[in-house]
Amino acid sequence: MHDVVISGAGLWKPDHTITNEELVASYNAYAERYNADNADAISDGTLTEKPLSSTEFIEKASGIKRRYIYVKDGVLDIDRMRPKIPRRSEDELSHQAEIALNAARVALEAAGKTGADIDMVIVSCAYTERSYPAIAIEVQSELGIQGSGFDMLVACSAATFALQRAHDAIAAGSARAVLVINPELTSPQVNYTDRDSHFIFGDVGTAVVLESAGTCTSAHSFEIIGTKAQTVFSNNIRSNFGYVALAEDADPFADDNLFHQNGRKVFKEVCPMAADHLQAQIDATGLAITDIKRWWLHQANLNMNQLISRRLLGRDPAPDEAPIVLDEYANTASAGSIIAFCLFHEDLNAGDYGVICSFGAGYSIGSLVLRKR
Ligand code: CO8
Repeated sequence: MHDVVISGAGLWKPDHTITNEELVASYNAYAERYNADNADAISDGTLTEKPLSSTEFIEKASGIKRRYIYVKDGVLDIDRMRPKIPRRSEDELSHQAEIALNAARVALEAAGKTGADIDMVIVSCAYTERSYPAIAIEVQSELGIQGSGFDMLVACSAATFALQRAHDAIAAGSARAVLVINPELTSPQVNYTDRDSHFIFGDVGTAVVLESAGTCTSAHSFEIIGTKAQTVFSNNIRSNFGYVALAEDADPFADDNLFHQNGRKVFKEVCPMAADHLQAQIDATGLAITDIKRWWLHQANLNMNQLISRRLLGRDPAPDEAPIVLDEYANTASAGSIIAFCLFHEDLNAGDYGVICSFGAGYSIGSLVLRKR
C-alpha cells in the first residue's frame, strides 16, 4: 500500500457574477408579471400566485450574497429566466471540459506536475453536459495524459467520493497520480422562476492532484489518513432530468426535471447525519475533535455549517476553523468544500489536521481526514 497525498488544488471562477439584488429584481419582475397575466386563474384557484423573493431572506436563510455564473446572458431576462449557453460543435472543446481544464491547470501547477505524471482523470460533479464520450476523456486528451479517464456523478458529494476513488487507486498501486476535477456548471439546472431555490447555486471549477507520497515535491501537501463515503436514499433533493424523457413522451424541461428540494427537511435530516458521520470518521482515525485545526465543510447553507460545527465542537467555530465561502460563491454543488480547501490550506503547519466533508443529495456524505506534511 502506498501513502497517498493531496499535492495540489486549483480553483477557477467564471468572469460573471449575479448579486442577490439583481436576482431578486429579475425574479420579482417575473412573478409580478405572471400574477398580473394570470389574475383570473389565481383568483378562481386554478393557479397559485407566485410569492415575491427578498434579498434579506436569502442572506439570512443561506448566507449567500452573490454567485459566479458561466453565462449571465439570459438568466435575468424575464422572458427567458435561464442562461443562454451557445451550443458548441462536436469539433470544439465542450463547456465543461473548458471549465475542468481551467481548474486542472492550476492544480497541476500547484503540485508541480504535468500531464505526463498523471495516470487517471476523474471528472466528478452533479451533472455532465452529455452522456458520452466522458468529459474526463476529453480533458485527458487535452492534457496529454496516458491511462484512463471517467466521469462520475454523486451530486454534492461528487468531489469527496472521487477523492476517495483516487486515493484507493494510488494506495493500491493502479495509478501513480490522479487528477480529480469538479466542473460544476449548475446554472442550467436552476429554476430561476422558483422563489425557494432561485438563489441557491453558482458555477465554478475545482481540481485536486493526488499522488503517492514518494513522488510528491509540492510545498503544500497533505497526507490522507482517512476516507469515508456514505449514502442513504432520500427524495428530498431531486432532479428528474434524464435520457428517458424522450421515450416517456415527457417534457424534458418541466419543473420537476430541474433541481428541486424540500429544503427544510434536508436541513433537519442532513445536519445530524453529517455531524455523526464526522464524529465516527474522526474516532476511526484515533483522533479527537479538538485535534482538528480546520474543517473544509460543504457549502450549501451557512446555518447548516454553524449547526454541524456546534454539534461537533460544542461551541461556535472561529472563522478560520470552518471557513465559509458561500457569501461569494453560493452553493457550488460538490465544489464547495474544495473551494474552501483551495483558499484556506497554505497557512496550516506540518502536523496540523483538517477534514474535507461534503453532504447533500442522495443523501450522500463524504469525508477525508488530512495531515499537513
Ligand atoms: N424570499 C423570501 N421568502 C422566501 C424565499 C425567498 N427567496 N424562499 C422561501 N421563502 C419563504 C418560505 O416560503 C417560507 O415561508 P412560510 O414560512 O410562509 O412557509 C419562509 O420563507 C421560510 O422558508 P424555509 O423554512 O424553507 O426557509 P429556511 O430557513 O429553511 O431556508 C433553505 C431555506 C435556504 C433552502 C434552507 O432550508 C436550506 O438551505 N436547506 C438545506 C438545503 C440543502 O442543503 N440542500 C442541498 C442542496 S444542494 C445538493 O445537494 C446538490 C444538488 C445537485 C446540484 C444542483 C445544481 C442545480
